[in-house]
Amino acid sequence: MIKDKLEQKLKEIKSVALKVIEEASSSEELYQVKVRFFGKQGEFTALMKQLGQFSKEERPQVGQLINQEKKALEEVYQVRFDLLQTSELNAKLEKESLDLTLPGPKLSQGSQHPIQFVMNEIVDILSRMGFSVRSGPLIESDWYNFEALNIPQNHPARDMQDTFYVNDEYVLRTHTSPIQIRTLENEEPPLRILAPGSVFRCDSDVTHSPNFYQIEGLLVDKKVSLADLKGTISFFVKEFLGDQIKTRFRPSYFPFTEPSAEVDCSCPICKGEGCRVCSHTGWIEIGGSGLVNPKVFEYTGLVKDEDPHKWQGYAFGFGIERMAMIKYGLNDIRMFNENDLRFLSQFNR
Ligand code: FA5
Repeated sequence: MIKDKLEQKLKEIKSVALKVIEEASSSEELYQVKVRFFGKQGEFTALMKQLGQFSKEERPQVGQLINQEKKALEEVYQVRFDLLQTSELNAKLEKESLDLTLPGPKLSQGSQHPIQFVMNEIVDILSRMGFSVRSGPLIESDWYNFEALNIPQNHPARDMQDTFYVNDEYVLRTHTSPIQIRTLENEEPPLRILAPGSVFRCDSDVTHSPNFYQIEGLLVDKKVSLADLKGTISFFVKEFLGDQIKTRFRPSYFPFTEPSAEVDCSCPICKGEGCRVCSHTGWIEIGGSGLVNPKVFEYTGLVKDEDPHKWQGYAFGFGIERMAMIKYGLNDIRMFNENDLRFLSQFNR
């Protein structure tokens, strides 16, 4: 008896739905039919909720009947919906015309990344001083990154650079100094080379990045002195940062140079007063430098059968991000890697 009533109700729903679907004059109007009959609060859901009134045996059969009717109606709905939408689109296209002479949307112009820009400027200055560019791999063997630079296994200097190891033999290069070795192995002095490139260290804070850029310089000739090194670096810093930035050389230690000095520039942010960027010292370290340790010449075979003092040289390695921070008065190295267009577009040139 209840089943008869349900079948009657299904029939009524079907005939009303078919009529409304047929009479809908736009896809928008038709969509209301979907809500009314097939939606969560729709007529079919209401019928399904009555399944509980049927016996356990009848329930699957009745449920199937409701679903069949619903599916059949949904198909009719979809056919009519597609038809209405197509004719609406055609009508719209007929009415509208396209003005091909209208200007297109304005494209924003890309620019060089500030690090690339600064790198090019540094290379440009040093090239004018007779240095020419060399390169080397990002994954280096232990030999090039450490051993040949007079940093043997277990040497405490290995702790100065937090290394990313690829395996027992290879590392992500921690500095550009391996290119000194590659050059000395393959080229005859006198030489003056530059090696700009990406380097990696397990290190991160406002002035340290795990992937940063360095530029290496190496000069090998006869009669090279510390005065030559100081003169070159002082001239370079003035060209790059301007006369107002002061440079100082601080005695330091690198296994591949002897003597060694760290190069500091006066902090442009606090003007030497002390701030968090310069760790309240008034100075920012931009790189290391020194006279090439004769051991490096030995490792690379340069002085094998000759007077060990025939060749002398100086080398330096600067951090590009640090130099960019000083030049533009930036207080956080992480800005270079955040890809924030508001920051990057300020360097548009
Ligand atoms: C070196 O890497 C030596 N190879 C430099 C050198 C070359 C000395 C030739 C002598 C002769 P150091 O670890 O100090 O040295 O790094 C050089 C510069 O790289 C630092 O002064 C700093 O400007 C920059 N630097 C170092 N670590 C980071 C880092 N995690 N993020 C950004 N810049 C860094």
